Amino acid sequence: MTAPESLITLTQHIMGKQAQHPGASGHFSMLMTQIGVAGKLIGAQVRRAGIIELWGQTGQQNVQGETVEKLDRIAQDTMVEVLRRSGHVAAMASEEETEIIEVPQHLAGDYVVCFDPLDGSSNIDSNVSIGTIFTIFRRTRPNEVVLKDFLRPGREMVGAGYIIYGSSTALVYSDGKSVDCFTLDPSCGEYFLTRENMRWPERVGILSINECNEPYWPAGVRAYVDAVKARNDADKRRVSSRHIGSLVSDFHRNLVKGGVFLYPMDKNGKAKLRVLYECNPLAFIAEAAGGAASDGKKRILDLEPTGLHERTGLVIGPKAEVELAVKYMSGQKP
Ligand code: AFP
Repeated sequence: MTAPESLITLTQHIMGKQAQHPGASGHFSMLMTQIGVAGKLIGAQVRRAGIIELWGQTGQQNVQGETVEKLDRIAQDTMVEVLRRSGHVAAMASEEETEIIEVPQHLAGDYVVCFDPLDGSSNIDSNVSIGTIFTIFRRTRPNEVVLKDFLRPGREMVGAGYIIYGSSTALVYSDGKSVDCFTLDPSCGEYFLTRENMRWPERVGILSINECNEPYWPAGVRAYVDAVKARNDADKRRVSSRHIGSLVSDFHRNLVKGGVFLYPMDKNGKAKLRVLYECNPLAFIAEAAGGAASDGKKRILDLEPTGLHERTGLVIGPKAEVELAVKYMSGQKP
């Protein structure tokens, strides 16, 4: 296949951005390229999920004679192996591991990466879109990895993104300045730029929230949800409800089409979504696209997590809409 001149690959795009920073080492670019490779490998397994599930149930082995592991384990191992061998990562934190995963000194690079290898994995069995979410920080010390490399405000990130395994495989990443989306062409195994400099649509046409959680919502969330619904009247339907239950898919749809997502903290202070590898990366992307993200009180990127798996509430969407939701949640009359 010959690529038309207008098609820009992920690698070309990353190299182009690197050229805008004359002092750049190129390590970030190489790391991003490797994350793209991990996404291809995971995506290939996701496409075979039904078969893997069958093998899993019967306890059979695959054609290579290996025991088939659950897909989220495969995604975890793929991320760890690809990042470990990239030469640009000093340590990782994953949803699947309690502790930090350190890279041996001779392979260690400048960055630490937090990731959810397969977000929305409870949806695998029903063929719903799922994804890999990641966050990149520069390590704080040259020769050792410390917990502080991970437990720091999200505003210190240097990059974040996700790979969504949906009707197509798409990689979205941000360096904090722009948000760009690449779609994997399975026929040649290359990512091509399909949405450049994405901006969060200001008009909210979609409300994403798990309404069955209403009994646990803190004061203000019901009032906000009612206010959004009240935008529909006899003349016109302006908003619609969509909730997939796979954060990366809900986020991507809202970013493309215009919507707000809420998973508020319970009234007793319990939350579901994780700061380091769910809320932080998506907040970083949202802000770079002109949107905003809050825990209901504070900006997500200002949170200072005290544990790798800390959870928080999340309101994410266009800036004005997030501000409005936060006003309702804090009991103010907008
Ligand atoms: P799983 O990875 O266990 O499927 O959890 C997905 C998730 O963390 C996030 O992707 C969803 O937005 C959220 O949970 C859905 O949670 P509820 O089922 O409680 O609405």
